[in-house]
Amino acid sequence: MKQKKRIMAWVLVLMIAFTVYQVPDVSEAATKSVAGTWKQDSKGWYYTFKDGSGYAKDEWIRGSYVNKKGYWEKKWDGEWKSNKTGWWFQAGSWYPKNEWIQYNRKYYYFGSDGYLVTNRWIGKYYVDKDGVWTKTRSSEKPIVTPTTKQLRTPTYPAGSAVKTWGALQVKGVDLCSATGTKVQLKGVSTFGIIWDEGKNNINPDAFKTLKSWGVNTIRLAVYTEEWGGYCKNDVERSVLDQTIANGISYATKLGMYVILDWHILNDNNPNTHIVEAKQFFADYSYKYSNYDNVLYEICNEPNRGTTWADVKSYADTIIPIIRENDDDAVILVGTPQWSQRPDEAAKNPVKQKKNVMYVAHFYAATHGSDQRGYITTARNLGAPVFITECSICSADGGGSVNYTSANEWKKFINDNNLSFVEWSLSNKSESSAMIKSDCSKHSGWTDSDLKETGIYFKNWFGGN
Ligand code: IDC
Repeated sequence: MKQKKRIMAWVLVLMIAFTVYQVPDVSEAATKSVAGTWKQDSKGWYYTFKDGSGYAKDEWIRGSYVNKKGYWEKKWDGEWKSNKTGWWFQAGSWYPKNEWIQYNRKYYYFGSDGYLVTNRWIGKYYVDKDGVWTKTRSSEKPIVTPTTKQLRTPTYPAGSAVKTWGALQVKGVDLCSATGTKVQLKGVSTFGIIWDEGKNNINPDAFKTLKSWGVNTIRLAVYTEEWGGYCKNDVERSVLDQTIANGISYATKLGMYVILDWHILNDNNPNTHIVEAKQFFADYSYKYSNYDNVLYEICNEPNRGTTWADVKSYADTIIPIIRENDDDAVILVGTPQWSQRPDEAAKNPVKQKKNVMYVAHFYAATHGSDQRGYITTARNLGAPVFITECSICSADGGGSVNYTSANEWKKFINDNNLSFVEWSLSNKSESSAMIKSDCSKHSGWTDSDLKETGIYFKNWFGGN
């Protein structure tokens, strides 16, 4: 018993000694490649160079100032600085590069150019949007290694939706701004990004026209299995990637949100192309992890025999891949029966629920109170719902429009403050296309260029 007490006392003494006599350069990470050693005598801490060139005097040793007499005086007497490119930390003439520093009890990592790294894994360590180390994973390797380069944080124009609302978050069943106020996204979906009747409408002026109507969101429909799909060989992958990059860039410059839509359809089940999906979402969530305006729709419309169990298994695979690169982007998960059944998802939600919403689609001439019922059930069970595709004609994109049903949907959407996206920005001769077939304009559309669908939604976006 006595011996135990003695040991405890020694442990205590050692702990106190360690706390009091810590070397001035407190960050373990930052001391890794120091070309010398800190030592202590009765007057304080001094620094000796390993190469035998003597002691540091009147200089900054990696953020610690050694005075004229050769003793340590202060540490991290630096400040955060920023320019257009990013933030860095300046202490005297020194600034950290390729290394970690500890500052105010938080760890930060600086790249080879000295800029603070954000939203990224540095080996096993993840730094969040403020550059603060927040989590560690067990392995150096990501689940799927991205093949893309990460882009820097963009700026958004004053007064735009993204500038005003910032990174969206889900609270309860509601989509909210970064500060927690409820928001409504009003969007238009491109046609298949590479298809003739729509691809030319992916341009800055087209998006500007939509923005002037009150649209704050663009959905980029990246088909997977249809002609020109991401999982086919009809069009070079690099052309598809460039089209997506252009679309995101145009929307970003206007301060609009973008839904990157992995548009499964004839492949029926998202697991059909799960290998490609894993790489796609690793690549894009990495590339755009500094973009507050990108949302990921991981499977457009699971259909035919695809069950919610199938979709959930897929979602529970893809969501962690996105989350490795992006902690908080909103993720939209398609639901069975051509995304009509968020109620099924609500009964057995995905594992990682943060900022996840379930998808509902409607075509007003085909769908009505049954589908609204599924949405209500889902929300009553606590599942957030996002309508990433809708129109006012039949479910095959054709037929005539049904204004009575459309108005019921509009009321339902407004009453519940749901976000919605119209299908689609094309001039194909089908009712869901917003633009008349004989209109060859690719922006600046006026009412006479629009079909009934186009006019109906333009008025709705504008608040009528
Ligand atoms: C349709 C297009 C049509 C195209 C077809 C390909 O409008 O021109 O030939 O895809 O299969 C959806 C789908 C969406 C459909 C749309 C209309 O998500 O891809 O687009 N629709 O059928 N779900 C319900 C309707």
